Amino acid sequence: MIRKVLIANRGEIALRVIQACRELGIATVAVHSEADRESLHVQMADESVCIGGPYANTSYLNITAVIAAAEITGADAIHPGYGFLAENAHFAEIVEACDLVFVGPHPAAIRLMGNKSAARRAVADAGVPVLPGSREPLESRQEALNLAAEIGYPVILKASAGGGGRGMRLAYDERELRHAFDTARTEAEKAFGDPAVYLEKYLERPRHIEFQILADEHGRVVHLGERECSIQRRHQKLLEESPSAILTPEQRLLMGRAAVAAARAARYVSAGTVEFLLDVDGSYYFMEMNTRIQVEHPVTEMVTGVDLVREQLLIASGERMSLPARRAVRVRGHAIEFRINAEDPDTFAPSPGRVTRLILPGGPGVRVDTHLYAGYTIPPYYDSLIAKVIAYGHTRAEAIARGRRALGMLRIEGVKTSARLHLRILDDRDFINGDFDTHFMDRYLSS
Ligand code: MV4
Repeated sequence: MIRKVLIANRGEIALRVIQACRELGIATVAVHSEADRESLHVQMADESVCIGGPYANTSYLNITAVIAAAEITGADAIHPGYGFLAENAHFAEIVEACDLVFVGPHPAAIRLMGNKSAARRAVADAGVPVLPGSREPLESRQEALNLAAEIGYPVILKASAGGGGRGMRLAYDERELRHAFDTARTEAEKAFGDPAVYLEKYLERPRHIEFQILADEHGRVVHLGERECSIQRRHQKLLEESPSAILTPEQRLLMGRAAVAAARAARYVSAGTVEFLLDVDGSYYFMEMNTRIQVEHPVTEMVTGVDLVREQLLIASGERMSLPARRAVRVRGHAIEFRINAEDPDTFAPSPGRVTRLILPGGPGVRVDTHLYAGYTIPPYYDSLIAKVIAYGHTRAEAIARGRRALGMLRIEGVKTSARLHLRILDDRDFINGDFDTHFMDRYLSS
């Protein structure tokens, strides 16, 4: 059993892990940068260690410093949260080599899913639908042109080492593909140190729907329903909901099965997410798998009643997941998460600084995950996510009403936030009708 966990992260997710540890009677170690001395995760953990300077590459990304902090404090496990080292297979290997437990999947699963082209091939071989495209990274421009002629335009080139929208190039015809092939490879080499790219048929108006997975060391793999994540801007999600307003029960059954098959193909253990694109005709295709706990995990927790971080800790201890055996996880009601960023709502420019006044909403069906307190200074060095407001209702309409009420009573003063943008989305007719795709915000922001 795990007795002491070091949390290799900061902000709201570090606090979230501390909460789960405390309920399980597990001691916690916070690590922090010089800019995070006054952070809530440092105050709430049982112990804390300063591991470096303000910039993440000297602290939260500093593997040597994180491991040293675990050794010094006698931690027996490391929870990576999301971002930073969470999907670094090399880090997970070092953690294990130091006889520490990595609270997450095995390094081989992280590595497989981190290679988007290998992941595509592996899940396709397990019978999961993938978009028409290449089985291997493209060897030449001519191979790209031949393949595109076969499957039809438009096509998209994606970096094998990319993901989350980084390193993608569109082509609507042969001329564009000739150009895109060279730029995609050059960019991939520059951004990821690996020029490999693969090709897929491009869907013009898809929805982004992802399935939450839990898998334990005893071979049990379950999904906990989907999250609709189409409301995003420049690959940054703004709000997420569960269930999706448009999935039919048949689609949910098939996509859930496909998600479990994808996880099994990677011998996946721990919490993970299988992302799909859903086309206008109802077809769905595997896109990628995220091998971490995600920002939006609370919407799944609200509709299933499962504490995903607690399950991660139990699974990492080698225990069976604590879900009723032989029964699918039931989804009840509807939840929407609103990401609150410290940024200008019009320009999206970061807005760090001191929080002078803070009032958080509560009441029936409202959860707030945040590391803010009045008087806290948001440092400029990290992600601008400062709070997540999650609204639950028996129906989608009730979740929307509670979201509107909660956001309307939220007060964060001293910095600019994205809270108002959410209130506008909640009043949008297409959003209310569930009629949107991944381009919703483009249309929205230009109006
Ligand atoms: C696509 C696509 C359309 N067709 N692949 C963006 C994130 C990365 N995981 C993959 N992405 C996309 N891949 C094909 N074949 C459209 C996107 C995409 C997108 C996907 C999910 C959420 C928002 C998006 C915004 C633009 C493009």
